[in-house]
Amino acid sequence: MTGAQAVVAGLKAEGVELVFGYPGGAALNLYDALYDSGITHILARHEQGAAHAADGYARSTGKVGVCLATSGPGATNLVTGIATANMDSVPMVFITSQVGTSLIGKDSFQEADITGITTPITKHNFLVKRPQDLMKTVKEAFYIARTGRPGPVLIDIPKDITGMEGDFTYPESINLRGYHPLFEGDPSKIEELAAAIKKAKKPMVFVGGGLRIAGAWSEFASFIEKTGIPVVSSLMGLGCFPADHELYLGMLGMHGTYTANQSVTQCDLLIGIGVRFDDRVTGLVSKFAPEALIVHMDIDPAEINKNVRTDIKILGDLKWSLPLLSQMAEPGDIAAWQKQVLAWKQERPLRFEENGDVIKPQSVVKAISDITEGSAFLVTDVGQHQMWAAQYYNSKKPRRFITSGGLGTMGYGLPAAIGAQLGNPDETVWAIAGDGGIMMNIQEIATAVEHQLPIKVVVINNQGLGMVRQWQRIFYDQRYSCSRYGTETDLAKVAEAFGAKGIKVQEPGELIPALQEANNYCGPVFIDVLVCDQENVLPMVPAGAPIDQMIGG
Ligand SMILES: Cc1ncc(C[n+]2csc(CCOP(=O)(O)OP(=O)(O)O)c2C)c(N)n1
Repeated sequence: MTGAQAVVAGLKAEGVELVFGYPGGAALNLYDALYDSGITHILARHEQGAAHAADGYARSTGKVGVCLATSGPGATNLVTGIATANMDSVPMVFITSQVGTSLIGKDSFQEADITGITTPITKHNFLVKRPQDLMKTVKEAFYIARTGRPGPVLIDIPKDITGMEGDFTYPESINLRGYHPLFEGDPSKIEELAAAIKKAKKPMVFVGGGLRIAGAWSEFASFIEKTGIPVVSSLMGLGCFPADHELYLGMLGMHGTYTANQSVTQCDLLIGIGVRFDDRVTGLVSKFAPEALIVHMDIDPAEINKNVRTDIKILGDLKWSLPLLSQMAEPGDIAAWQKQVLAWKQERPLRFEENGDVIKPQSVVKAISDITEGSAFLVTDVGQHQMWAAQYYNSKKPRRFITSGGLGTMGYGLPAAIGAQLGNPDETVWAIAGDGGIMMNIQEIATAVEHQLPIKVVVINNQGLGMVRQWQRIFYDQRYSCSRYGTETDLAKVAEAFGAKGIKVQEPGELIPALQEANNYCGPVFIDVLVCDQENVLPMVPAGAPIDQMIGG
């Protein structure tokens, strides 16, 4: 067996059926070993596309996403995809090929120090220098990627190592010095929280991506049913708690709902579950939940006290802590508080002005939400459309709202939708993108066409970089510096040139029929919707302001 075959055998031992990637000289041994391995390889059109596709696959299935690339430019093209996965704690294994060991450090052809480059953006990375370490490294990489707080792990393998012959066996056990994720924490802290819940008059729960990653949403739902505490979500937590539940108050933070932001500002107990208190959520930290006892439940000790002070920390897997909490917690006397937040929810819903002459971007999202009944996989790109998707797509199921939250990576949506569709072949996958971001990985339509993936890509086309324009409109006196393109591209025609179905929507009356046609079409379909270019995402909290000081809404 060669080293490359050993790596592939390791992937199979980990249950990998599908990998994404792009070959090159240093990767040829690996690609040769893949040839008749039984593992499906999806050839993206750009390594960044491969990385995001593997990421979409991982987020939508809960499995580890695997992505391969060659040395030098192949590896550096993965960097944005790795950083995106790292910020959102996505379990992934990246395998890059390196120039031969004797060529390392000599500015050899297509050489890049990818372990050096990715050290700050991986959970861990390896450079394998001996063939006998290959299988052990693959096992460790998968273990690190999927346990504790998940994240991307990179394995860099020089070409000569993949070419060496040897006897390889996949290790049965793992022993990593210094890496011991904490699955079970201290139950007395949960008792402390149960006592605080009993006492609180105005409690709130704030859920994030950690709940999705832990897969603990049914345990969470039982806890809420028992205690009646109202719920707000971060962008990454959307779908973990059904958007149509009475106690759900919407997204928190910069583009959160009035109710969510008011409730958290006024609460006396805030229970953060699988969240990292990102600056887009807290606004001015000193005014964030100023009256509240703050509880943080998370698997990663590094998150505690990182952004906000924590009064009670509950470390451990949410699958461990939430059932225990449900068991111990008793509802407090919160009827008046429930009445208050539900009144806010009633009086101050998210809203926008419909206008019969132009298509409002929010109405595109609402229409998709209605057609799919909030149950489809919805993958977004980054910008205004992403925030409208978060606000107006009533996501009812976990793991189905897929978006680059932490890094905010334009170009993510289309390839991630491809990965989500490949991971969920019987489900419906929609992607919503802006006319800016779609251009960043538009070549991946060819990948979708090659595999006849029935993804439905909707471009909310506001003729420019909408989110940039919004900030320029509000904070820069409408000086629209470099946020408008000087040429117009017929995106539907571009999609058709790649072999997808292209539809252009310009009139309000064309929207619903086009979305329905896309919903029923069983190949890749691309709808370019021309929308009003003046719309702002509201409400909005200016960066650095307290979250109850909102513009609009
Ligand atoms: C790779 C990358 N470059 C730049 C940005 C900064 N940025 C955030 S939103 C945005 C505009 C997005 O425009 P578009 O894709 O058309 O979406 P819209 O805001 O109009 O919905 C930009 C440039 C980013 N998030 N990612």
